[in-house]
Amino acid sequence: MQQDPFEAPDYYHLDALLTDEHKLVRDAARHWVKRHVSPIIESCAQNAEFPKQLIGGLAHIGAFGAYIPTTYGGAGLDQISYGLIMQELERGDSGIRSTASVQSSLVMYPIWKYGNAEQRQKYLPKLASGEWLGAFGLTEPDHGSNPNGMTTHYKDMGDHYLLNGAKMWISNAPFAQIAVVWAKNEAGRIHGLIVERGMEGFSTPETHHKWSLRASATGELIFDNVKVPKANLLPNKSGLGAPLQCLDSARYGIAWGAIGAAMDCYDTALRYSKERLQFGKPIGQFQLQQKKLAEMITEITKAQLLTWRLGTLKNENKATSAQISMAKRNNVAMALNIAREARQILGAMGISGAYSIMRHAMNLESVITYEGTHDIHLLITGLDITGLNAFK
Ligand code: TGC
Ligand code: FAD
Repeated sequence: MQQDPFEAPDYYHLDALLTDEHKLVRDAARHWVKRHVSPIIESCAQNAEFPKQLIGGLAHIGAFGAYIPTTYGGAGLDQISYGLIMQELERGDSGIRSTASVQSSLVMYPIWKYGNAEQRQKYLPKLASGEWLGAFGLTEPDHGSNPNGMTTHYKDMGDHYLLNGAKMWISNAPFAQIAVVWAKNEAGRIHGLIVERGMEGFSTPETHHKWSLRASATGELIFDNVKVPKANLLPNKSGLGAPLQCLDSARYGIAWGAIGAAMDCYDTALRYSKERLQFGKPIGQFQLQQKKLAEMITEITKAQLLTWRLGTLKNENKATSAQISMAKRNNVAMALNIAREARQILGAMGISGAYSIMRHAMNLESVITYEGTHDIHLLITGLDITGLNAFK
């Protein structure tokens, strides 16, 4: 796609709820996506290439560590600004938002929250500037929804830890300079370790032949007797709650991001419905197509309100994990439904790379699976409202 005519829908005048800073940050990200992502992203997805040339720009608009303090190179923004950046990035492509989610919430966040002063100083500025990219290793071949069952483990060898195991389906893995890896110690307690590219026994083979998130690189993390310096253990939190707390932050960003993908599909379908003539009139004049479009804007508006409220709760440190799960689940399903409906409005053109809709639809199949599947988030809500745990 060479030109990007996107116009963001704001049916309930939600801009009035945003501060000038929110709008400035959002508009900068929107402009950057139009200028740098839209012209190249379809070709990157078709060719299964991660656009490394965008890394510097992502850092520049504050997408790496939006809410991390400026002392560590972060942008020092609030949670709504972070969400708006994720919305704009995913409006361009879920894979670009993924790179920013992993870098900010799954790599910088644990180093900031669970790391010591030396670790923060060593890693955060390089991650914020995009000089280094990171990966987050929780999922294993045999443990996806149930990470507590992980078998990746390390032994205390006196002057270092010896790490063995494997992680699978890891975003950014093929080129990340560091990975925050979750592994069990000899007592079976989960800890986070920072593993660096170049450590002997550490390899990151790429996962090929994906039909989804093709502009994002996915791979494995393999640890074959990797000697990890003791200084690389994150000291300030352990147990499954540590990676899950990182996921809360990333899932929150996805709740916003999914709105971006939905807005792009809606805007494309609305424009097309007014231009495409059949039976002598614009297809947007037929009731069936109006029903689709009217339902889309209704669902987008509901998701925008839900997410804005969640952002205000998060700014006040009052958002619960279950509230975040509800928003992630609702908004991703909403976006996927809209992508499917929008694709139909475009008829055959809907499957063409000349439009972004099919790419969004395919991407969202990953988004509805990663960071906790649609089913897992429903069970988290179920547990929260009944007090009865489906996982035990
Ligand atoms: P459970 O016994 O419930 O909890 C264990 C401990 O964790 C605490 N906890 C949380 N803490 C912070 N945030 C949360 N959301 C938390 N949920 C639970 C909990 O209080 C407990 O603490 P403590 O002190 O009592 O030990 O754990 P469980 O084994 O029953 O599992 C619960 C379940 C199924 C909800 C959880 O395992 C889960 O969320 N599974 C889904 C796995 C997942 O989301 N994986 C994502 C991998 S990363 C990824 O996909 C990145 S994609 C990146 C991109 O490209 O954008
Ligand atoms: P499974 O856990 O095997 O689930 C299969 C099905 O069973 C699902 O429908 C699920 O909902 C259902 N199910 C499972 N348990 C239950 C239950 N108790 N009750 C009802 N239904 C259940 N992981 C990382 O650690 N880091 C990353 O950077 C990362 N990036 C990813 C990028 C991509 C493109 C993808 C596709 C995945 C990525 N993941 C990453 C992995 C992702 O988090 C997992 O795929 C996800 O958590 C689900 O795990 P699974 O695929 O093993 O599915």
